[in-house]
Amino acid sequence: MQVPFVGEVPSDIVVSWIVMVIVGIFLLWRLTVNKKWPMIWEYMTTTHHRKIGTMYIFFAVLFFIRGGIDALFIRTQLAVPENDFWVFQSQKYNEIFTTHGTVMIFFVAMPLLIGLMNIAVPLQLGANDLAFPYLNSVSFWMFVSGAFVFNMAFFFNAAPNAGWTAYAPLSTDTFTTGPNNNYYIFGLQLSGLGTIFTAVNMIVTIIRLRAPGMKMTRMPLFPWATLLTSFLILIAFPVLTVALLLLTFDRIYGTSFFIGELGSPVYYQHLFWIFGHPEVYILILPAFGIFSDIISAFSRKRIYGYTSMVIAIALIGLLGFMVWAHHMFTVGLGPLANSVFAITTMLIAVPTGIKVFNWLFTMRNGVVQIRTPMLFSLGFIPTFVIGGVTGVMLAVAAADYQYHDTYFVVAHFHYTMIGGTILGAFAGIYYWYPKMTGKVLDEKLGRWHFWLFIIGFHLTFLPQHLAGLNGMPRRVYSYTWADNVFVLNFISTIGAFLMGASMLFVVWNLYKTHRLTDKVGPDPWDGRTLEWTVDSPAPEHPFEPMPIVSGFDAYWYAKVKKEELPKAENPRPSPIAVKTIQPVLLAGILMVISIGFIYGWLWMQIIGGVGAFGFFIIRSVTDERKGVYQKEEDEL
Ligand code: HEM
Ligand SMILES: [Cu+2]
Repeated sequence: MQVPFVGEVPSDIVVSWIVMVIVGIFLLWRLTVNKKWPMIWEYMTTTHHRKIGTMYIFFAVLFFIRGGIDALFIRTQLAVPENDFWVFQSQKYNEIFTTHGTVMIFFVAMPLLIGLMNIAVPLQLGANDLAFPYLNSVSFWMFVSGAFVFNMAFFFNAAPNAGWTAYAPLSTDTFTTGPNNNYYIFGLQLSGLGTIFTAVNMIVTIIRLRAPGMKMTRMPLFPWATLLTSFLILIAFPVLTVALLLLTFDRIYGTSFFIGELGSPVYYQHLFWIFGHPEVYILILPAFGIFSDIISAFSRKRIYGYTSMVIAIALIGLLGFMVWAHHMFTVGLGPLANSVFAITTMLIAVPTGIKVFNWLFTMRNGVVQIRTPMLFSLGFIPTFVIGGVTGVMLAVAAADYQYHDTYFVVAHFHYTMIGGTILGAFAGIYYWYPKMTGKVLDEKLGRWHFWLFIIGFHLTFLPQHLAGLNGMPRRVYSYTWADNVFVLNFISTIGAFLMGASMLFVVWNLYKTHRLTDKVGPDPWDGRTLEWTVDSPAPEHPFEPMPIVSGFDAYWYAKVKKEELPKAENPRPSPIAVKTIQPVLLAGILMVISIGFIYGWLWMQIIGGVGAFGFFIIRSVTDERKGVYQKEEDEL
C-alpha cells in the first residue's frame, strides 16, 4: 500500500496505524471527560503492591489481545489448504508466529503470574507490602518498557521474525539484517532485568516479612511456589541475558560467537534452553500454587499432602535445570547425552504426578463448591495431564526425531501453557478479584467464559496432535490438499475463534460487575488464608497490628472456633509506601537507549546514556522516604 511521505507499507500495518489513532483519540477523550487523569497519575507514581499487581494484569490482558489477534490470523491463514489470507504468507507469517509466541510467553504469561504474586503473596503472608516497594515499581516499569519496545517493532514495519527462540544462525545479521531482531533482543533484555528484580523482591519478602508465627512450614502453597520460582528466575534469567548479549555482539559489532569458524549455533541453543526450560517451570509452578490454594478453599479441606506438595515443587524446580537438551535431541549430541536428558525429563513426571494425586485427594470427601475459580481448576487437571503425557512421549529421544518441529509439539506446549498457566491465571484472577477491586465477578458469565474457552481450547489443539503425527511441520504458512491435514486444521481454526469469543464474556462480565454490583466484605469465598482477613480491595498497610499465626490455614481454624486471630503490635518496621515518578522516567530513558542500539544511532545512545547517568545522580541525592521517617522522628 502506498502511503504519502512514507512510501510502500504493508496494508495490515496501515490498518493498525489507523486503529491505534482512533482508539487513542477515543481514550484521551474518555479519560478527560471522566476526569480520570489524577487516577492515572496515582497509578504511575504508586509503589503499592496491589496497584502494581493490578497494572501487571491490565497490561498482560492488553498484550493477550495482541497475541490473540496474531493467533487468529495464524489460524485463518491455515484454515484451508493453499490459502492466501490477506498478507500473512512467507516473511509476514514468520513475523506473526514470532510475535505471537514471544508476546504470549514474556508479556502475557509472565506478567499475569507476577501480577497475581504482587497482589496475593504479601497478603497471604501477613506482610504490609513487598520488601522493596520502590524496586517493585522499577521492575514493573521495566517490564512495560521492554514490552513497548518489542511491540513497537510492528508499527515500524520491523517485527522480529526468527521465532520466539531467535535461534542462531537465522537470528544473526547474516540471515536477518535490519532492526527486526534487535527489537526482540532489547525488548527481552529490559523486561528480563525487571523480572530478576521481582525475584529478589519476592525472596526477601517471603523470607523476611512473614507475620509472627507464620513459619515457612505454615505458608500457603502460592507463596511457596513463588519463593521457589523466584530462585529459578534468579538462576535462569541471567543465562538469557548472556545469550542475548552475545547475540547482540554478533549482530551489531561483528563478533562470531554463534557463526563462523569458531562460533557455533549450537552454543546459542544450549544457552537459550538452559534458560528456556526452567522458564516453562517458572510459568507453571506459580499456577500450581494458585490451583492448590483454590482447590483447598473450595473443597473446604486442608490441602492433602502439604509437605509432599512443597517437596514436589522444589524437585520439579531442581530437575528443571537438568533437562534442557530435550529440546536438542535432533542436533546430534550423541546417544549418551540424549539418554541422560531423556531420563531426567521423564523423572519430572514423578513429582508432577504426586501433585495431581494430591489435588484429587484434597477434593475427596471434601465439600466441593464449584464456583468459577474452582471450575477453572477442575478444567486444568485433565488438560494438564494430557500435556504431561505428550511431554513424556516427546522425552523418548528416538521418537522425538519424528515429533520434533511438528504440530505435535505445538499441541503439547499449548496444553501445558494454556492448560496450566493461562487457566491458572484465569482462576487466580476470578479468585482474587475482590482483593483487587472489592467486587466479585459474575458467576454465570464466568461459567460461559470457562465452557466456551475450554471447549474452544480442546477443539483447537487436540487435532494438532494428529496433524503433527501426519507430518505437518510447525512454522509453515501453507499446506496442500495432498497433505491430508485439511479437516484437522479447519477444526483447529473453529476452536480458536471459539476461544476468542469466550473472551467477550470477560468483557461483558467486567462491565456488568462494575455497573451493577456492590462491594463485598473481606471474605467473600469463606477462605482459609490471611488475605481474607483484610478489606476488599486490599488497603495500604492492612496488617497494623499484625495477626499472630499458630498453624497452617490459621484463619480458617480460627473461624471454625468462632475466634479472632490474636494480634501483635508490629514486631518490625514495615516497608515504607512512597510516591515516586522516577521508575517511569528510568523506563523512558532505557527505551531511548534501546532504540539507539536497535537502529545503530550513536547520537541517541549518547543522549540516553547521559540521561541514565543524570538519573542515577538524581536518584542518589533524593530520598523519597524522607517525609516518612522525618514524620516519625518529629513524633518522638
Ligand atoms: C489463544 C489461543 C492461541 C492460539 C489459537 C494459538 C495458536 C498458535 C499456533 C497455530 C502456533 C503455531 C504457529 C506456527 O508454528 O506456524 C502457535 C505458536 C506458539 N504459541 Fe500459541 N496460540 C494461542 C495461545 C498461546 C499462549 C497462551 C501461549 C503461551 C503462554 C502461546 C505460545 C506459543 C508459542 C511459544 C509458540 C511458538 C512460536 C514459535 O514457533 O516461535 N500460544 N500458537
Ligand atoms: Cu524443556
